[in-house]
Amino acid sequence: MAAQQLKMTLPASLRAERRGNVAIVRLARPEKRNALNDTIVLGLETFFTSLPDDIAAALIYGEGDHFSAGLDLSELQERDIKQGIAHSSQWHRVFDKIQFGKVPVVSVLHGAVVGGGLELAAATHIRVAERSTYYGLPEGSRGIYVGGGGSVRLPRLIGVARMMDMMLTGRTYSAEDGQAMGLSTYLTEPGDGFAKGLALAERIGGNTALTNFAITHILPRIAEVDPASGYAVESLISSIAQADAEAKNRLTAFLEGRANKVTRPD
Ligand code: 1HE
Repeated sequence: MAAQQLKMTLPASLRAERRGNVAIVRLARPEKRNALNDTIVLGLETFFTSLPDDIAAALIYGEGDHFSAGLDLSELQERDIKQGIAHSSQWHRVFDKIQFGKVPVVSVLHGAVVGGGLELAAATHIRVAERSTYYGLPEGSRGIYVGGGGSVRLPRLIGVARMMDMMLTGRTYSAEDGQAMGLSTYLTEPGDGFAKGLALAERIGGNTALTNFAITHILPRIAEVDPASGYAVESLISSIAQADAEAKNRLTAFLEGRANKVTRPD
């Protein structure tokens, strides 16, 4: 699918385009290893909140040799406690708009995915890691702490113990280790991540909007509540999803032999 312009005003450190119904944003600050300054973080907010209604999935990746070096450390020096809290809250707000935004988001990772870069990746729904990827949380050794929702999202992916180890000891994980422990769900050869991520985003964009909403907004909430509440919400959302006209069309298509079958993994 040919790339087309996406009409929105973004900073020069972010580049956006669309391919079919997939919106793509690229971190474009390779000279600073895609370090996340306020301009980029607020630009991401603009991107994820102004997606056109016909966009069904999004993809984020990074230019240069690394996905992201995390927080722009040059901005940290000037802040007092109050400003620090406001800054962290801003990241929370923006990353929540990624995780609980209009569409599912796929991230394509390579090189360093560290600190706030890992927090950004953790806010996306599917992570595709090229074999060059490595993960770290250098906050521990820099005298700081994660501030972009990492304490909330990362233990849900890899557990408190592994996150503690990464922060206390500076341990980094390879792409293969990250895949085994659930940081990524797809592993590709270097250079293949974008095509894989785009194919996944296109596949996701082919689901009904209601099902994608249920999967990205309702499933993680159900996972946080007691089982009885979870069952109640699940009954509601599943009946809402299946009542949709498009769901009925798809079920009919399967019953009439016009829909794809579930296949074995490659
Ligand atoms: C930066 C940053 C940055 C690079 N903030 N400027 N993150 C970190 O602790 C990771 C810090 N960065 C690194 O460990 C390395 O830069 C990398 C492993 C990512 C890449 O290494 P390399 O050899 O390719 O690049 P470099 O030579 O270290 O960096 C190139 C330039 O980018 C250089 O600037 P220059 O003007 O001297 O060319 C670096 O200073 C600059 N740069 N990373 C600012 N992070 C919401 S809380 C989240 C808390 C955190 O994310 S803490 C983790 C911060």
